[in-house]
Amino acid sequence: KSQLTYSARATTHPNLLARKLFQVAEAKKSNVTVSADVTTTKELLDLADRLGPYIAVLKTHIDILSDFGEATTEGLKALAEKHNFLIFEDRKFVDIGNTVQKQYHGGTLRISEWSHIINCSILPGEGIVEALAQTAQAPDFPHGSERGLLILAEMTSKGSLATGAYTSASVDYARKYPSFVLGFVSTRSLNEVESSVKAASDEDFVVFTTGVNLSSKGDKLGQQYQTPQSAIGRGADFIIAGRGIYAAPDPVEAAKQYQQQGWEAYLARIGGAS
Ligand code: UP6
Repeated sequence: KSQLTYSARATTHPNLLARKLFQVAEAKKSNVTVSADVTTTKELLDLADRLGPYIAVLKTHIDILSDFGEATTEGLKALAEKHNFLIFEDRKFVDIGNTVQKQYHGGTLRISEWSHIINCSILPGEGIVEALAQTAQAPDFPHGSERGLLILAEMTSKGSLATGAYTSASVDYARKYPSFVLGFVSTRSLNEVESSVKAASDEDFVVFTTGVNLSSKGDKLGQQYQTPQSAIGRGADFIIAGRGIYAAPDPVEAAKQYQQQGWEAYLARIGGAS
């Protein structure tokens, strides 16, 4: 896990979008990603506007909206500008290269147009990373420097099969595509995971950890939670909370609480510097 400050990582990181991410975290003193798993555009934009000041990243599941359209994406883009947060579409691509390119770029959801960060499973093999990188870094794609990928290296659900050889292949592929791969969605830092690819000297993968909740240990469908302190202690750079924030009696108060606890845990990890 990194003991450097976000501002140090913002100046040295090899990936441009990672620099932006760390700048946002430092400027807003927040490492919170809110998982805005609501099902209408109105609720989504309303949450994004109210929670925007306290978060670094807004994570969407755009395909759960019942009324997705131009208003959704225009609204999200405008709020990301207004509140200085990045957008992460949690699409978890998992298919052959030719298919994921069409799912990412164009189609009904036009994800490449509005989402800074995407993620994928590496179950299909290295080709999925190569295909998504190719689309985002195509010479005629205007947003290339503001797009990045997180590899879903582990999952928080009970009995997850994203372990062992799968997790170490996640590290291999991240190392092979460092200009597009920002880091991982995982439950801990993967620095110690064995990989067949040698780490670059400036390697600094960003760790996003889902399954963060202050008041619950899990749900009835296998979700398993940890606290912001525990996640950040294990190496999370950004904590992702969904129901812990949006389903709280007062989502704004909850976002502030996760922001404060996430930031204190970060300060403790870097040893009070910053
Ligand atoms: N998510 C997980 N675990 C993973 C990967 N992704 O929970 O391993 C996503 C879910 C949901 C959010 O799809 O959007 O993170 C967690 O929501 P919650 O905090 O309400 O449980």
